[in-house]
Parts: sequence; structure tokens; C-alpha cells
Amino acid sequence: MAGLPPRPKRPPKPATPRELRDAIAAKALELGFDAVAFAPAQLSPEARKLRRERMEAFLARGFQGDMGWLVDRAEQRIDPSTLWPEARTVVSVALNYGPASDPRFALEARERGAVSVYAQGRDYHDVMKSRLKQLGRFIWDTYHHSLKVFVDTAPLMEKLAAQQAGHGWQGKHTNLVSRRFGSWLFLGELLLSIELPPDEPETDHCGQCRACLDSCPTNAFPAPYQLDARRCISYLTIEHAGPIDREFRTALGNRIYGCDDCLAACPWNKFARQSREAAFTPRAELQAPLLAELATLDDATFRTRFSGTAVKRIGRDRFLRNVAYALGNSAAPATALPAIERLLTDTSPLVRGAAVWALSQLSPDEAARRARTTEEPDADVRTEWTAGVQTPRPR
Ligand code: B12
Ligand code: SF4
Ligand code: SF4
Repeated sequence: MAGLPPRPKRPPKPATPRELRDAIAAKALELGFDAVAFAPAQLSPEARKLRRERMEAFLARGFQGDMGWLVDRAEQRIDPSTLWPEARTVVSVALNYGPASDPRFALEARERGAVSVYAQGRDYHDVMKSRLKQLGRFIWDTYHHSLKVFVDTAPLMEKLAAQQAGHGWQGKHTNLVSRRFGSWLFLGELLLSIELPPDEPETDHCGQCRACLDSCPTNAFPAPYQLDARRCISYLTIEHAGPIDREFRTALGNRIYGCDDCLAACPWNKFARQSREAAFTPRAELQAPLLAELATLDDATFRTRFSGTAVKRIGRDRFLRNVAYALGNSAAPATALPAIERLLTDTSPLVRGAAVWALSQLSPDEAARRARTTEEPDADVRTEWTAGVQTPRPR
């Protein structure tokens, strides 16, 4: 949450709430946001109750996995006005990151890694934050209204805020779907201390469709509109720190950072358009990179290569863990085995453990032979050797 600079010397420009709303919307579009809309920051008692019940149900079932930060400050997540009691209006902004083609094509080239669309360009947090700050600065300098800027890390439920502001609705895959941009919107918010005329909330247009639910490779949806994050590839490859449970390793396929399957399955994407945002143009090194080549990255080369992208956030070891699982799923032993060999002696036990699994997938006999003679010092990796021998490879 960003603080405000000193109060400007110029007097505030007089504006009616409607004029202020129009000026903010025009400025947001000028700054490059694709959509801007307004919602009241104060919830009705019924809305607050429903949000609380749903949030509590999610947490009670442990769907958040290791993301303990979702539990912290749950009350603020439910109600933006508890986050900042002066808040009267949520200015909800959206950036279109629509891809040029269906991202699921990348899943077919198994010797290459699939990085989800949202992470292929510049880190959206940086793009969003810098623009929101510029928008906040404009409102403060011109109109002197107090405000707070949020993006992603704030305890605020951005999809609900965006639905209330009318950008779209929370679809059965739990993400916001827009009639104009399909599944491909990043969301951000600014809270304002003044009440502005709100937009109409959007209603649900999922109907009988269940394309997203049926597309999930790990059955992460226990019911429509509910996600068990512990089963989601996005969570497993990005948020989860340790070894990925064996149950999910084959389903990862070649996904090395995030997953787009449920988003890409949505029929509303027929209205989606390619992003016009230069910062989101996919970087060459994130478009189907060769797995064997990624396996050579050390900490320094990882940091340099992924500087300014969301991939850098998870660190080299977790990324190489994902690469190792993908090598095991590559069905391309000629190129994968030398890379796996290299990762078997990696300094990180997390990476070595994943490499053991990869070896057991591509060369089970060799894995069994090596399991008998390994001098592996780490207990978890030794367990991987034993498990690799015992678990038959899925056919
Ligand atoms: C934690 C988190 C994750 C977690 C959990 C995802 C989740 N669905 O909660 C993980 C790591 C899995 C994740 C993955 C992804 N994420 Co994420 N994530 C977040 C984050 C930081 C918080 C979300 C949150 O509060 N979850 C907690 C639960 C309780 O919320 P929920 O799913 O909305 O749960 C509600 C529903 O279950 C609903 N509900 C329950 N029953 C019913 C019944 C009915 C009828 C209805 C209507 C609703 C309903 O009530 C619950 C509470 O409101 C937000 C940013 C933010 N601050 O909001 C980004 C955010 C949601 N993520 C985003 C993105 C882009 C992704 C990925 C697409 C990235 C990728 N390609 O890999 C995937 C999509 C996976 C998916 N299907 O959701 C975007 C989504 C933009 C959009 N258009 O919606 C956000 C908003 C970030 C941003 N600033 O743009 N993410
Ligand atoms: S992002 Fe992938 S793994 Fe996660 S819910 Fe969607 S389809 Fe399933
Ligand atoms: S795929 Fe179908 S069910 Fe899922 S969000 Fe889109 S319209 Fe709704």
C-alpha cells in the first residue's frame, strides 16, 4: 500500500462526483489501462455475510495449502472498508494480456517448457503498480482526495471487487471472465475516500457450461466456483516450495510455470483480443524454451535471464525442480537424459529429488540400478530413489 506525497500547493480543482469519475476514467485509459470501473467500498451486511461464509468455507477445507498469507488478515480480504475505514469507492482497473494464439499449443512440444501466458512478458505487478501510482498521483495532485493503491499482494479480493464494478463475473474456474476480454485480464485497485457514482455489478454468464472444470488436468475443482489450490498446477509450480506430490507429477506435463488450461477453455475467449501492451509481449526466452537448456541455469544465469519477469520471483531451485519434472514427462530421452544427469548432482536437494523422479520415468532400469548404489546425503532425495524403484511408470 503506497503512501501519499505532501499535499500539493495548488488548490484542488473543483469537480462534481460525476466529473471526477469521468476524469479518473479518462486518465486511467490514457495511462494504458484497458478498462476502468467503480464500485462502492462499503458492503451491504448481506454481501459481507456471503463473502465471509465463502471465505471461511475455503479456509476450513484447507484449500489454501501453504499460502498462510491468505488466512492472515482474512477479515480485510472480505471487506475493503476494514482495510481502510475511510474508503468509499473502489476504482477497479484491468489490463488485457490476451495471447496471440491458444496457449495450449505449447503443451504439445514436450521437450520444451510451457510458461503460462501471464508470466511470459514483464512482471505484471510492476506494470500495474507503476500505472496505478501514476493514476493516484493525478487524483491527489488535481483533486487532493485521499487514496490507497493496491496490487495483488494486498489483502483484497480483486475478483470480487472487479465483479462488483462490472468488469465481468467470477466464472466457474473462479477467475473473472469479461465479455470484452474473455479470461485474460489482470486486475488492480485504488481505494478513494470520496463516494463516486458506481457501475452496475456484472451477473454470471456461465450458464450450463463447464468447459473449464472439465479441462483441468489435476481435477482441482471440487465443485463449480471452488478451487482446491493444493491441486492446481499454478499453485504447485509457483507457490509450493517443496517436492510436488507424486500424484501430480505426470499431469504437470511440460508446464514449468503456472497453467492456462481452464482459462483457455472458456468460450467467452471468442471475444478476447490480443494485448496491445508492449510490456506483455512474450520474451523469446519464455516462449517454449528448451528444457535441456534451462537445466544448465545456475543462480546467476537464472537471475539475469528472468530479470523483470514473474518467473524470477520463485527462485532458481524451485524453477529447476519444475524443469526436472517436465524433463521426466518429455518422452525425449536422447536430449532429456544428459540434462537429468546434470541435475542429479545439483547442489539443491529439491532439484536432485525431482531429477531422480525424471530418471525413473525415462530410464526405470537405470534408476533402479543407481538406487542400489546411491550415496545421496539428503534423506528426502534418498526417499525419492527408493520410491522411484517401487512405483511403476504410468503408461
Ligand atoms: C491466491 C491466488 C492464487 C492461488 C489461488 C487461486 C484462487 N482461485 O483463489 C493460485 C496460486 C492457485 C492462483 C492461480 C492463478 N491465478 Co491467482 N491470485 C491469487 C490472489 C493473490 C488471491 C485470490 C484469493 O483471494 N483466493 C482466495 C479464495 C477464497 O478466493 P476465490 O477463489 O475467489 O474463492 C471464492 C470462490 O470460491 C467463491 N465461491 C464459493 N462458492 C461459490 C459459489 C458461487 C455460485 C460463486 C459465484 C462463487 C463461489 O467464494 C470464494 C470467496 O470469495 C489473487 C489476487 C487478489 N489479491 O485477489 C490472484 C489472482 C486471482 N490470480 C490471477 C491469475 C491470473 C491466476 C492464474 C490464471 C495464473 C496462471 N496462469 O497460472 C491462476 C488461475 C488458477 C485458477 N483457476 O484460479 C489473477 C486473476 C485475474 C482474473 N481475471 O480473474 C488475480 C486477480 C491477480 C491479478 N491481480 O490479476 N492464484
Ligand atoms: S490453472 Fe490449470 S491446474 Fe489450476 S485449476 Fe486451472 S486448469 Fe486446473
Ligand atoms: S469455461 Fe464456461 S463455466 Fe468456465 S468460466 Fe467460462 S463460461 Fe464459465
